[in-house]
Amino acid sequence: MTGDLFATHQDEPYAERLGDCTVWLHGFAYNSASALVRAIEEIAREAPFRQMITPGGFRMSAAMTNCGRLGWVTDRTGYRYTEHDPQTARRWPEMPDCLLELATSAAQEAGYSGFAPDACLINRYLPGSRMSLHQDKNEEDYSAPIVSVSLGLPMVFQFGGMARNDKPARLPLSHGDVVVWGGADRLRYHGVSPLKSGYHELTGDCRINLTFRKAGA
Ligand code: MD6
Ligand code: FE
Repeated sequence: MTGDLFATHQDEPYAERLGDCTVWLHGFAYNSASALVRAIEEIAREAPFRQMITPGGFRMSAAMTNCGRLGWVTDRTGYRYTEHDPQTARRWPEMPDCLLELATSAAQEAGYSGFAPDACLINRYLPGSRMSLHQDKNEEDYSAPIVSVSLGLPMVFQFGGMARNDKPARLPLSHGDVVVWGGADRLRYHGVSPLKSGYHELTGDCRINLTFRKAGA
């Protein structure tokens, strides 16, 4: 099983183009991952991870929190961005410099200069957690890209088309991978398949995903 022998080896980072306006930056966040995970733990002390309720009344299997000026939330009244955490009534924690720096440099690397995210949604997946196919369309304008960072256990990202029924590509995202998408790909359907159980030295039994967005005007 050579796979096991090399399981802890990280290849050199490289960029893979997925669509006209989407780039998969393999390993881009690998070296900053431990700082990112520490910063996320700090954020979660102020704004705890919670499983939100969809407008349809279902509890999401991924637990979420946010940092930055705006945070994405859902409850029975709908999906939206808020300046305050509905659970604590406080502002969302500030976006730490190490997160902002990673997001802007990944966007730059993918050809999007001047990315200025005002929101970072933090998703935590435990074994069995998933996210069904959806479009990200709660942002004020779609001209900015989204930067998505994967930490911890690997997970299969479903990268679909502009219609819900388009058959999605299945991309195995690893610890430290970053996907940047925007432009013509900004409204593609996407989701993640259920997380398989495992252990990662930085995150333990979970996968954490960060999505940076320009959500407000
Ligand atoms: C996830 N990601 O990877 C879920 N959305 O856990 C998303 O929903 C997502 O990765 C917009 C852009 C990139 C993403
Ligand atoms: Fe999304």
